Amino acid sequence: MMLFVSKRHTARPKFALRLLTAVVLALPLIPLSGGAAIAATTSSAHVTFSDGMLQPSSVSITTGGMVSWTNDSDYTVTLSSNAWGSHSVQPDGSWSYTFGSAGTYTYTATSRTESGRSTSQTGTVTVGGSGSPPPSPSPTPPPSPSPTSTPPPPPPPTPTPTTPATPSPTATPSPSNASVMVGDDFFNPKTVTVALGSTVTWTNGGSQHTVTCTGSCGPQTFDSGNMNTGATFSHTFTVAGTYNYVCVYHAPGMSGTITVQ
Ligand SMILES: [Cu+2]
Repeated sequence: MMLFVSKRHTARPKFALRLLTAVVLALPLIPLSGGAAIAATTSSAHVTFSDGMLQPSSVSITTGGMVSWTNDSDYTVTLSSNAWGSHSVQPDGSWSYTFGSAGTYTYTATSRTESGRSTSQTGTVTVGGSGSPPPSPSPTPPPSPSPTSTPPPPPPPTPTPTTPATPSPTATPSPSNASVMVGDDFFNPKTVTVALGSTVTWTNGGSQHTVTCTGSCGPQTFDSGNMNTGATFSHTFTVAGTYNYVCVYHAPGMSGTITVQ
């Protein structure tokens, strides 16, 4: 700003106006000189030509943005580029150009110095982006209230598997005693099955008989001898097998079988 102050030779009122204009125009440029990040998101830019200098010499705008130039010098400045050709800006004048296509545009600002010599300054305009403003931060959605978590129901108690009792391959019947009635010329029941170690008791309800198991009767032998009426005889079987016994008085018709298992 001090540059044109030293150059001004006109009346004070105009100087004040020029100063005000310069300040107003310079304000938007302050953030632009801060960094490219800010300029890149700006859709428009202002360039001031003062004392043969473009301030700033490089600006960045978004596609479709506009660049305005203000001639703050005492001489006419000619802005030339492939984009718009050539355009002259009178002192205190302004001109703007809208850039519809992205790209980097180089232009020259030609003027002359106080000594009358020609001077040229090169400036660039970088046009890019879609011009869409930076996405506003999406509001953080309020945390959805987590449903009052009902604790999962306890797993159903695992039924204790009732281990099936391993059946013995051959169910060994527990010893059990048995009784056989001795009648006249018969044994009742004629066939009895008992477990190993069982005791069988014969009771004579008839006349005279025997309970005799000898020879090839079975794995063991036993013999009651003569049994009068009402007599009893018992034998405990400790060897498994089939016993075909008889009454020696009435054999072979009077016989019976004891199966021990
Ligand atoms: Cu008999």
